[in-house]
Amino acid sequence: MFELLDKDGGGTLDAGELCKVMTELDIDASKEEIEQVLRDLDKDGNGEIDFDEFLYAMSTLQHEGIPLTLCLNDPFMTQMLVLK
Ligand SMILES: [Ca+2]
Ligand SMILES: [Ca+2]
Repeated sequence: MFELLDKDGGGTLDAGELCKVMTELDIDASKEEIEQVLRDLDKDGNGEIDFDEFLYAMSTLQHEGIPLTLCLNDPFMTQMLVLK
């Protein structure tokens, strides 16, 4: 799953990669929404989502059954859960 999102194989997800994911899932997310998602997931604030941060997001999701952020809409969440 993480590898699918990490287009350049660098081990982290940057804003551009998040943007591509949104596009692939046919979600019309604005630049601001993508930046919001990135900020929410980026626990150490380095501007990229690393594997640990990704796992943390996924486990939070799983345990609480709530969206990562309010700006991620249902189709995206469904895709995330299916791909996982
Ligand atoms: Ca990357
Ligand atoms: Ca980070």
